[in-house]
Amino acid sequence: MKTIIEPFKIKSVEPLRFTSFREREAILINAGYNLFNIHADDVLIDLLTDSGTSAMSANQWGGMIEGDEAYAGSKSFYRLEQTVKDLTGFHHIIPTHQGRAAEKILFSIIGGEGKIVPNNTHFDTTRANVEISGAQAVDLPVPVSLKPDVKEDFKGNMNLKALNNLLGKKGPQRIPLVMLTVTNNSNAGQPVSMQNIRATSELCRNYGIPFFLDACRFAENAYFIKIREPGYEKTSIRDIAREMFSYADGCTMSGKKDGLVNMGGFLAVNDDELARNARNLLVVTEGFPTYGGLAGHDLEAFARGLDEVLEEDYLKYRVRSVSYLGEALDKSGVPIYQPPGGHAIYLDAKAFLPHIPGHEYPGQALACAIYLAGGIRTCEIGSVMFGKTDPHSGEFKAARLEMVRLAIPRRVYTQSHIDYVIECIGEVFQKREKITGMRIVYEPPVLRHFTARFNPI
Ligand code: P70
Repeated sequence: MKTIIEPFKIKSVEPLRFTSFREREAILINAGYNLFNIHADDVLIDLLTDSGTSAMSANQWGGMIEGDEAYAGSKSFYRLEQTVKDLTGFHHIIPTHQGRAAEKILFSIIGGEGKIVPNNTHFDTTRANVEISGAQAVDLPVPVSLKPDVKEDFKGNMNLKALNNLLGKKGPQRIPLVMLTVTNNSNAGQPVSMQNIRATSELCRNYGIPFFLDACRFAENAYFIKIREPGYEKTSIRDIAREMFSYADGCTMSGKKDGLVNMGGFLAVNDDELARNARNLLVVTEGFPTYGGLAGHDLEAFARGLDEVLEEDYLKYRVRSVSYLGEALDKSGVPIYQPPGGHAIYLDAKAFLPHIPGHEYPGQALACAIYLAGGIRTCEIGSVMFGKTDPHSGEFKAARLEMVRLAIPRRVYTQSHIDYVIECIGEVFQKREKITGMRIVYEPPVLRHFTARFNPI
């Protein structure tokens, strides 16, 4: 059969609430045109994020009941630890409540003034945690990643030439670690090839610099390697993932993505001293080393999720259903970042709204227009998230790309929900000339996209 179906059936449902156009107008005004400020109840289809929004399986829910809530030495921790060790091969597994807590601990130890951290592209919290330590976060994506309409297999790759230059110039004194984000979330969820992971690792080894993965979406990345990279067609996803991790000295992980859980994360490292320092920080901010910031039932569900996410039927459905959305939008003429990523479709807001300049935040304007049209919540990944306005000179620095992300929660929406999204965005596209830009009326000092407020121009 050619039809790829959801490889699950639905046991428990959650009703959706419909709102009218008028209601949504008022909701947007109240929210300061920031979709993070909208009550989830007022959202029909929520594509804000794929993080922590997965539907858990009956097996995971069963595990929640079995979760061991012991303060120290929980059975569920050892189960998670063993699962992660089997998957990654790393020696020390340090549980945290989510990915950014692992980042905070890591960069508090190895970051600091004068240090530089290269990454294929930092995502928002990773960049913030590097910068808050006093270090500089440097993005080194491959040049083709800046061309939304060029279809290539591994647009998430690290720019090896640029990395080699930087490592040669600054060396291990200034560069405490190199990171590679798989898949590359800021670059439209594009995967990184095994060849690129291997080559990045080799470069780091030559310079004596540790190499880490930001592994949030490791399983989706592994699936892309399987279907796109010659030589991996017959390798199991688990073995591909193991090979990916084998090139690294450690990783940070948000379990809220490919861990298939609503809360959880970890820091995994090989270095004994780094692990000791991390655990010392962990007890102050997160909790005892056998639970981090998590309940026993979270640890149990996480361990089970990490096994389920490697199932090939699941990943085939996952990647295919995301590209189904991308292909349909493309057919309606809607400009999307090509090719579709693993967890989301990214609309190219610059091409969608060519009449709105970068400093009027075309991505934010588009995200609001989509909510207004159909109650669909998306997320701007452009100059609101990654641009900067100098507080003194007022000078505006745009992000490299202006995008709106339609992130697909795992195992949550069916094909007809996605058909509704396709229809709604098609309609917004027809009326795109009427959309106006946005002005920021309030912004906090870091991670401004979460709480900024806007007014339409
Ligand atoms: C997302 C969320 C989280 C993330 C990530 C990568 C590559 C680390 C983290 C932190 C964040 C988000 C963004 C916009 C709207 C809602 C949520 N990404 N590295 O959706 O992990 O969230 O567990 O602290 O993508 O992409 P955590």
